[in-house]
Amino acid sequence: MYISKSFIPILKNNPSEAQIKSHQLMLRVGMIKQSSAGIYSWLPLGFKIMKKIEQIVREEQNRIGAQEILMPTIQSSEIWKESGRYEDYGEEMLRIKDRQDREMLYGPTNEELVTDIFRSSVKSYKSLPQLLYHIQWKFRDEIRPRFGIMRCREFYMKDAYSFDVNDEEAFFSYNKFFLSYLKTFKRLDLKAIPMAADTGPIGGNLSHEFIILAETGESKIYTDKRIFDVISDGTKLEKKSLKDLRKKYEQFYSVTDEKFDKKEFEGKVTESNRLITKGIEVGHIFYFGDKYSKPMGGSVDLPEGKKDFVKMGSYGIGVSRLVGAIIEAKYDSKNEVMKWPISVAPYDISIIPMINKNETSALDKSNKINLELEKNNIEALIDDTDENLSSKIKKMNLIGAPYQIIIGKQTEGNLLEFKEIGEETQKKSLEEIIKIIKERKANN
Ligand code: 5CA
Repeated sequence: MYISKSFIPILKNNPSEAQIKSHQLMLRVGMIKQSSAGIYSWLPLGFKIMKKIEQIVREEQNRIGAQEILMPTIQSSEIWKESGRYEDYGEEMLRIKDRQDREMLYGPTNEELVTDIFRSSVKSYKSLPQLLYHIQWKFRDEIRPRFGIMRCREFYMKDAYSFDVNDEEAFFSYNKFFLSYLKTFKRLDLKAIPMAADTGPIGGNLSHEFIILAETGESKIYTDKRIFDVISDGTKLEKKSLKDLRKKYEQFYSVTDEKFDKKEFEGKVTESNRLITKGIEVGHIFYFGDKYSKPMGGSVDLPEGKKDFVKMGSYGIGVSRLVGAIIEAKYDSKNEVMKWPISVAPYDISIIPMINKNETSALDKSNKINLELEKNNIEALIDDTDENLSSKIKKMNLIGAPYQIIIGKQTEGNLLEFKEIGEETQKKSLEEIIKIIKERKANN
């Protein structure tokens, strides 16, 4: 793709309205555009990254046997009245009326709707467990939307729901999501730590937030540093292996604000291991038993001829928030260099030719290189403008494709000036470059 033909409206300077670096960068490189308070349009660069994140989230859901569905954004108030949450949810719920004067709402979450789908189709314990998920826009009328897409009103969420015959099976489902979240965030090159958390308006008494450390995060956390060294590799999708994984994490005190108990923290964690800091909540999982299935009549036939309400959990990932979270983790705002993990990078590589008005050989060379890259499924962004080299590099550093090829006066013979963003320039042949990038992509 030529930069001159792309829709990447870059600003010269940081926008003054943005307080945190993810918001600054997203506006600066035109990833998003605010349409009203807490509501954004996603422009090509931002949209591309979000879709790649979504795909990784999807693959890891499928891997644990969850099945994808798509529920609507607009819901009827009826089911929320059945669960008792229509009143409880309060002002964060955007309530609307249709032309027949029926009370509708823009879904902030989907426990009711998915329970309604479940109860009308599944009748026997033999069909359990069921793990259903969708990736859909949500609306929460946040009182103070801020930090761009980090805390906005309309956001893109993956929400999954599990249905099981009893607590033991339900915890097995919960733990599958626990593992799947660790894997998902790892593929996004993020270190997300599960922390015991409050359940808020979703309900239940078992819950973990997945937090990545960031000074600009809104979650205050109290943790034992040793939790960062826990390794989940090798965990199998089996009850015992998953239980052991949870234990490995839960042996270390690690909680969010609402669960904090000073005495417990100081009793369980030696001073040198204590860490009190801030983080971004990128995922949140809940177990709430029959909180929805009971009032809504979601029951199944049991083997002994009895009936029981199914035990449920729900599991959210902030897909759109993750775009900002990755920037918070990876953007060097001092040097204005963004490096996207290759798994979600909008382009794999940028090609930066030095172009003089009457001389197109560097651009011709770029085109040839691009053809070879395309054959190898490597996507490049080519700066075909006649700006000077340093402003081109600056621009590409902000866009953040993880690799760069610079085609300048020194480019002769087979060797190209190649660099991984933020690292030293090296001389490499195109074949070598292709090999490096392909290997890197294959490892994701
Ligand atoms: N039904 C449950 C689990 S599916 C649920 O709604 N959980 S949640 O409220 O914790 O939201 C899930 C994830 O969505 C959060 O971890 C967060 O990453 C993201 N999220 C929540 N509110 C916002 C918001 N206002 N802006 C951006 N992302 C948000």
